Amino acid sequence: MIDDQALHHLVGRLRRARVVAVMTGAGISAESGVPTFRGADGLWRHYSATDLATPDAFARDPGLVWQWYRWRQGIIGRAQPNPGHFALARLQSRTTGFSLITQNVDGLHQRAGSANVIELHGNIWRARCARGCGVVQDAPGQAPREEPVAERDAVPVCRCGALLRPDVVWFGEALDDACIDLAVRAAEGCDVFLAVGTSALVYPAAGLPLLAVKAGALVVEVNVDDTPLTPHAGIVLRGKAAEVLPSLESRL
Ligand code: BV8
Ligand code: ZN
Repeated sequence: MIDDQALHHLVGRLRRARVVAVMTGAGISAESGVPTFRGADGLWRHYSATDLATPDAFARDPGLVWQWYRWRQGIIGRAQPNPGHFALARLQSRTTGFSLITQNVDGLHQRAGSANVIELHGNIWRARCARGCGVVQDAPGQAPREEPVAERDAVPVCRCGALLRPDVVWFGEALDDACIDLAVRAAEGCDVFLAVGTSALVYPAAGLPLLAVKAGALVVEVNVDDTPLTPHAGIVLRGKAAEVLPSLESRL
């Protein structure tokens, strides 16, 4: 049951807030049927994300890594944004200073109508040249394309001859500077920071709500479970994102 008194307090703070920042994780897409990373459904063929979402795994077996991303594309392609995604899109449309930061690569925020989404870890529907010649394009596996992407044993090839890789940030890889700068500025400049559906274990993303705490913002955790962020949160809304966010937004 959502803590009504906490929700009431948060509504008051959101009404007075000049700048609001929201950071989401896999938990907001769970009710759209997209497996989370740590949930029981997070494994693919006994591989965990940290096994496959690494440059080494791609160097070792690019075909296997692409199979995993295509499996995820299949699930995400069939998924629909849920009431949690839509509530954030509505919150954005009614809040001047609003930043939406996501760790998710599924693009469901954009499909729910959110704009200027800060995709910290990239997007599964894009591919880029593994050699870094600068090519970034729609990932194969999307809707039928004009010109088919050349492939070498089911691994798409860049026009420079190198392999294409998913345009996501793998473990051990740096995030895009412009992206992390935008996110840090949003965390340090907000009055209210909502952390939704994240286990707060993967850095530097997990450091953002802590930056907001240090900057004096009210940090709110929306999660079905405790996380390392819970002790630092001013308000904890223990519940499903697709239930908590619509009831919050509808009271504003
Ligand atoms: C880097 C894209 C350096 C790919 C991803 C400091 C301390 C310790 C370790 C590190 C550190 N700094 C860096 C590291 C290493 C590492 C890291 O953090 N490791 C962790 C495992 C300890 N970080 C990195 O490697 C980063 N890079 O540091 O580079 C560098 C610097 C300069 C130069 C060179 C190198 C890169 C990290 C990004 C990796 N890429 N994704 C892909 O998706 O394929 S991370 C991926 O996993 C996701 O994007 C996300 O970030 C993370 C999963 O976390 P969540 O999204 O939170 O999901 P999770 O399943 O864990 O939890 C779901 C939560 O939702 C749970 O709490 C659950 O209770 C809740 N929930 C479930 N259902 C619901 C719900 N809540 C509400 N409603 C529901 N219905
Ligand atoms: Zn190339």
